[in-house]
Amino acid sequence: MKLFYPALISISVIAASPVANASSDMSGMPMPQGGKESAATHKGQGAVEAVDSVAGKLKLNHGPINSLKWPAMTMEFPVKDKKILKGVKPGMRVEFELAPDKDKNYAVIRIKPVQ
Ligand SMILES: [Cu+2]
Repeated sequence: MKLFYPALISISVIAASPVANASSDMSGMPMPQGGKESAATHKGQGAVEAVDSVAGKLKLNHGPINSLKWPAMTMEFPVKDKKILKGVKPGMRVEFELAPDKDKNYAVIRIKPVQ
């Protein structure tokens, strides 16, 4: 009869531990932080070097983007919606806004000419 008790105890420990793990995992989930990060956009200024309205790409010679700690450089960006490229031409000075996708690749979500 004495052997019966340890068996009962170990069964209850096993049964209780997944519940404890599940609740601590939930409280540790970085949901609010992750949401904030994916919603963050970054503004920059630069000059348009090339526009590919078919592929939905834009080559920009942009100034430093402090919120991303990016130095000035020339680089190609995808655009979230090809429609925003309407009227955008090489040589134009623009203000633009970037948003990351889930893999942290930045796409242009807004662009407008500046004087
Ligand atoms: Cu860049």
